Amino acid sequence: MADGATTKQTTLHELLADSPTNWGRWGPDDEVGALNFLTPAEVLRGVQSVKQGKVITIGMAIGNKGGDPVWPGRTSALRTMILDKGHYVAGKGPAFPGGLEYADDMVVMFLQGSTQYDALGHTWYDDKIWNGYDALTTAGGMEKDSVFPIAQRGVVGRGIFLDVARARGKDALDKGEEIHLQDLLDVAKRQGVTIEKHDILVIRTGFLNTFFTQGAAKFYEGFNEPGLAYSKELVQWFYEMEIPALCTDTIANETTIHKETGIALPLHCALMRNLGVTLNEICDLEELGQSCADDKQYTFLYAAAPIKFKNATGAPVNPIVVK
Ligand code: UVW
Repeated sequence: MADGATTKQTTLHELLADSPTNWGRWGPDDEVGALNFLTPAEVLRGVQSVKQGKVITIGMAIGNKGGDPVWPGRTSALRTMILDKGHYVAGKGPAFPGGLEYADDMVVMFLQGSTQYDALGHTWYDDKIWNGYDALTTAGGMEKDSVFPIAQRGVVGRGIFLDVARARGKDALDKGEEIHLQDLLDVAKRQGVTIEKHDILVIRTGFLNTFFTQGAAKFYEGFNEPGLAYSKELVQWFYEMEIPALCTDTIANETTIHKETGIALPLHCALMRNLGVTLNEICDLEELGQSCADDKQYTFLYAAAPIKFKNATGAPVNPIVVK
């Protein structure tokens, strides 16, 4: 990591100077990026990987005792009962013909405070978001590249599961532990599958589970998530493989701090801002991991659509895997 006192901090501008980009590839008005690769033929390729009719959802439960794992600075969802039987007992419940009573609740939560899709305009550098829109279009609400176009379109295609934690013989990767391109290829080989062009990558680190097994204090201590580590070759591979979406069981889908440069979340910029790769974060991959270990089926139909929030930086989603 760069030493701020003596070494000039590398910038995203410098790191990604000659990084590939898909800006303009789908026209000047595009706001869904690499999801354009998910054509009807790709949906059918996903359908062809359905062999058992087994359904697994990979959204994380919201409202866990002890809180939910969220990016530092965010808070867990706060759900409040607005109406319940207590109101009726106290004579304060609304009366309806025939004696109907009901319960109601509301939630205050970060739109990225659970399993979610990032809007393509969620992170940027050099004042430009995906497809070259001005970052000022984010002011007061995402005028461009919000999560809404992703929600409207949906994300459906062939998913491929890469269980890196299991391949390394661990319940969970350690803080800052890196996953490189060769690791992905090796894990696929070990599992007997081949990553194909336009596959939706679902990568298991086991890390989020440590929030529950070790507790929040330990989870946030020296916070540096494990995950994919930026490299030129990894980004070039995503570009050439035309990967539409990346899903992981971490909060931010990559190592929090890139070891060589000290830069925070460079893949958010190299993949999402520059290539238009959509990011599905905070997935619960424990059941899927066990299922794949048992039946050895690592490819499936992946289907997800975040909630249709207009102008939002992200939105909750409960993706469905059909094997
Ligand atoms: C940040 O918001 C910084 O990251 P994430 O993509 O995890 O929401």
